[in-house]
Amino acid sequence: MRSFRITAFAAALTASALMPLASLQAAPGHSGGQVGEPGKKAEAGRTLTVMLEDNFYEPERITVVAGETVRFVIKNKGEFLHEFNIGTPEMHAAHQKEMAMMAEHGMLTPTGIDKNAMAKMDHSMKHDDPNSVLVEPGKSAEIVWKFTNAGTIEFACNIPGHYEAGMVGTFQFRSNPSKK
Ligand SMILES: [Cu+2]
Repeated sequence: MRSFRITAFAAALTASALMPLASLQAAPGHSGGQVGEPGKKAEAGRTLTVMLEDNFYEPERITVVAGETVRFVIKNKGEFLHEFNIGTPEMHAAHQKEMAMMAEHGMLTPTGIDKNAMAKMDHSMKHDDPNSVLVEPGKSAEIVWKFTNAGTIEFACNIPGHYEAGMVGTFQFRSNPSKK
């Protein structure tokens, strides 16, 4: 089972490794403005725990209100490295190309992050965007995020093969009950 998954990872890498590095740097994956902005922990009205599994999220649907700040506690319960990334489908598609390149350069392995390899890359490849976090198996992380306006926003894992395998969830916006 394990070798099957690693083979799938490698196959996804091979398929995407044809993307030249130069084209990645123009990718629009780093703009967080349309999906919200980093929030302040003190302004978070609630804390939500999201489990990362192989290869899906629990829960897969999160309801939010435009304007609210949510503190996400993200726990990797799986055997493989996973990401929690807040973005539009277009942002995720762009980020998948970057992640494939990171994997190709040895910065990502199926189970972890090679910090030495990561440190050698320039800023555009360092995976330090505030809307995203990579979580190794058994570890947890936090993102505090302010949802500024409603839109088509997903949380997704852009590690090669995972989004396609179903590791994507949706944010559903509802109107603010205090404004009724
Ligand atoms: Cu994943």
